[in-house]
Amino acid sequence: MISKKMEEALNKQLNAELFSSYLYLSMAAHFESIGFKGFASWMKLQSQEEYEHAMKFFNYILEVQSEVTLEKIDAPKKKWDSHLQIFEETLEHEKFITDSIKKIALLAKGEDDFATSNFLQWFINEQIEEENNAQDILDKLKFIGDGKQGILFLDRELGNRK
Ligand code: OFO
Repeated sequence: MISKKMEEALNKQLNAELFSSYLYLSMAAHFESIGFKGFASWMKLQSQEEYEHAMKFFNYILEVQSEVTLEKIDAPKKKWDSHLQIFEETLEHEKFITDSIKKIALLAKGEDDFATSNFLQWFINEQIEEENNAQDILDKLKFIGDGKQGILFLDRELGNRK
């Protein structure tokens, strides 16, 4: 059993993961609409991953005999000015998620909630990869600058994500 405060924090994170899924799906739609199928495919997979993260929280809350509360998911924005802006916002969002998971981990520690601490460890590790992935693409975009060929090459590379 987990505390009421922990139940609220985990449900809030479940909502944040669903919002992440929505946000990346919106980015996928934007990329598709401007003809970058590789970027769109990368974002669709990212969106699916976020849904899987949300389901990990969903399943854990039920496993510890607590209550899942599904709140309204905010609408993500629909348009961006550039590829660069999208990946700047992606990195910023992932950092926000990392902070949010760290806060829950601190709460778990303060409550001697070892089971939740253990559950959150997977997310703490995952966030290293999530931030690195966004940073890596952002670095490439900065390097490419306005080079059309470079963007097309990156589109092909991102389209290979499995
Ligand atoms: Fe993008 O990460 Fe979920 O947690």
